[in-house]
Amino acid sequence: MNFSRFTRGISRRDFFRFAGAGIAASTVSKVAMAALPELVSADAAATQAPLHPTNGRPYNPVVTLNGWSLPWRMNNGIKEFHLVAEPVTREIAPGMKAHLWGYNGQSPGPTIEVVEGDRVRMFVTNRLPEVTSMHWHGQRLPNGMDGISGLTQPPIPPGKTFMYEFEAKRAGTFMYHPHADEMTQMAMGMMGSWVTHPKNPKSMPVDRDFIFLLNAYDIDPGSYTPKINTMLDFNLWTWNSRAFPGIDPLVARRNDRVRIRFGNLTMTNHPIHLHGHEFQVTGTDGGWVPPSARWPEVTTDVAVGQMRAIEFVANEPGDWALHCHKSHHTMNPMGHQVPTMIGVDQRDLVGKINRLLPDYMAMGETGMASMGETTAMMDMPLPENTLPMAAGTGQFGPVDMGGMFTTLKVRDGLARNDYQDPGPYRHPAGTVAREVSNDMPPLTRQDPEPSSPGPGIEMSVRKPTSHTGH
Ligand SMILES: [Cu+2]
Repeated sequence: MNFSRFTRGISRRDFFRFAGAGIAASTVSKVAMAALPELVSADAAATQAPLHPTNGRPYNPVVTLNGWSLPWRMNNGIKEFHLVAEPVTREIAPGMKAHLWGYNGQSPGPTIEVVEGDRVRMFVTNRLPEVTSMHWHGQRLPNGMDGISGLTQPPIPPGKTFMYEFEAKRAGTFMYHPHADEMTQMAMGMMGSWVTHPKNPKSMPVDRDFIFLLNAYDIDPGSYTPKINTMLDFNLWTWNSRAFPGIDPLVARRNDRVRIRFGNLTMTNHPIHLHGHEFQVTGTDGGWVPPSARWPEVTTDVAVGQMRAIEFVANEPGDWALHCHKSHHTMNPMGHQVPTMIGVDQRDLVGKINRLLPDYMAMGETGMASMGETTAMMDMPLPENTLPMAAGTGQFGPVDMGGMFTTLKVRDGLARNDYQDPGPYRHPAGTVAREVSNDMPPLTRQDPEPSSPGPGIEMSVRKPTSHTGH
């Protein structure tokens, strides 16, 4: 990934220099779009530099994880943005692409950043094969701008552009998504983040302000399009439509005050857990939490439709895990349907299967940790276009993680606007857990079960292979 441009801001003019890096002015005819702000789209999945404002009220921009912020046009004091709903291709992680629906070349769409009190005009063009609409989740606005197809507006037909206009009344973290054929359109990735910055840029200042959406897909190995009727049993748990190891690290300079904002547009809750630091929830979907009402935590649960902003001082150097604490949400598709084989001796079985399938290997007899290792290190063949259950690798070996997992990298001596991955943490001597000699009897055979059941006393039961509701 290329972070070289991270050390400076982007002006609107600079923005178009991104052409070679995946962000470019669209080829849409300017005549056809004469009244609309220029269409800017992106197809690179790497985290883009924060978009510093060049007009309007000042603010400290956010960094969208594996995403970007949309430039606007100032028109007689009104900020005009142009979102285009369209089919997109999103790399979920290296090795897997998904055919999604999104906005301006990406799923999620670009982050919208405005300032409390701004008058905002949103143009939404529909390039999908069906109607859509846009709901501005969490905002105070006239009822007719709320974007509920059928209830507050007619749906936006394919090929048409609708205009929404309202004042961004409340500072905080918001989302946008359709309210027309929601089940399909959200399962296909139509969503984005919205930040309304406080009018006073010195209010609640932080040094680094990250944002991402929690989302999920059900894409069968070997296919590219999400199954839209899935209710609970998703197999790709993503942040901004990226799964580990495709999620960039959040990089912080030691002693920076860091804010991380996330909104949940999946069908289940996610307890988001940060290692090595306590944080406070400083913002919710309803706005900022008064300081007297905050308490320290290391995990905060985010229900469906909620947003959270957490803050902490990043004063512990290291590579700290940041992840959803539901263990099935830190794994990728290959592995969800693997039966539990702990304690099952497969030696006879392997011999028989090898006569039919010479490459067959026994898996999971001692747990699943070996599977990530096997796929990562032996280059085990996978079906086309899917991700191994756990593909991430750290400086000490396989990380055994996928899905909603990344790292907070805290380092001394970074530049103020340096978000570049600093590489693996260099641990001070003597501070890494290590093997010590012991006087335990040697492990003679791998027997992961505490004792073999005596005849007639206990049955060894294998878990069923299917599961729902995680
Ligand atoms: Cu989760």
